[in-house]
Amino acid sequence: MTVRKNQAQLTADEKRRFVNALLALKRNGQYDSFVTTHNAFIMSDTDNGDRVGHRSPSFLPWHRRFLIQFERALQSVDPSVALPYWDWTADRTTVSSLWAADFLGGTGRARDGQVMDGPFAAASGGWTVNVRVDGRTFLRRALGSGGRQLPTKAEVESVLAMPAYDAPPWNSSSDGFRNHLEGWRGVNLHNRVHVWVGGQMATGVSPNDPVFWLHHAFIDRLWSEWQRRHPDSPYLPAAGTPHVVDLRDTMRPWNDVTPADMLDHRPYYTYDTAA
Ligand SMILES: [Cu+2]
Repeated sequence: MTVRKNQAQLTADEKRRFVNALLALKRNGQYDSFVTTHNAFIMSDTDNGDRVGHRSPSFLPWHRRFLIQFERALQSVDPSVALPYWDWTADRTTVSSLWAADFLGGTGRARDGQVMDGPFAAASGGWTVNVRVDGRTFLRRALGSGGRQLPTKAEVESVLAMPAYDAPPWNSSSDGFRNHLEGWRGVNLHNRVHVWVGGQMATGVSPNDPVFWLHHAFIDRLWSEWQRRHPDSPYLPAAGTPHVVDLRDTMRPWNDVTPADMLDHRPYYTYDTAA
């Protein structure tokens, strides 16, 4: 059974196994295919056209399915591995153990943003950025340099309190839980964390930084927490919406999974503590 844990609670052995599984997927090419898929959706999801992975109601079920597929790939390397989550309301500084050299490594150097320590530093030789939007092949970060702090617990609470899952026009201008969690409107949770990390995490090829998975695992957990608080609030829209994935429409690129299939995470994984 897959149990997703808070990254801050991982043992040294769990960190080592997670890192080694990431490096193995990088070596065999599977890792970069996930980066390619994410970037293709970032580029094609538009507010007034077809939208599946982002700026739309299916942002949450799409990323849930994407993370499950990635987690299964990790488990094909090491069956003991599960995706950890990063609660950035709690671990909110650049000196968090998340950024230590035995886990994800730290921020980038001033000159070019290059991450210089940890298993994903360019000098380690195992983490070349191949799927990229410019010529730079090294992992980059600029933790916290954008000026804005990571979201607070109170800001998360204000979004979890929203009773409607989503609302017309089902895009980046929508009211409701999904768009406030995604961050195009209001206090800005998910998008702001991408910007706070900086480097590749602030681009369409954001999965080049392994923290992508820990960030999205926490976003995913917030969705389950929202469901617990609003048991009578359904996924929306229900049916018949142009350009948007309704409850029982299949999602690209898999075409065999619907938002309805993704509403309950428990067949796939559970959490270390109650959501
Ligand atoms: Cu994201």
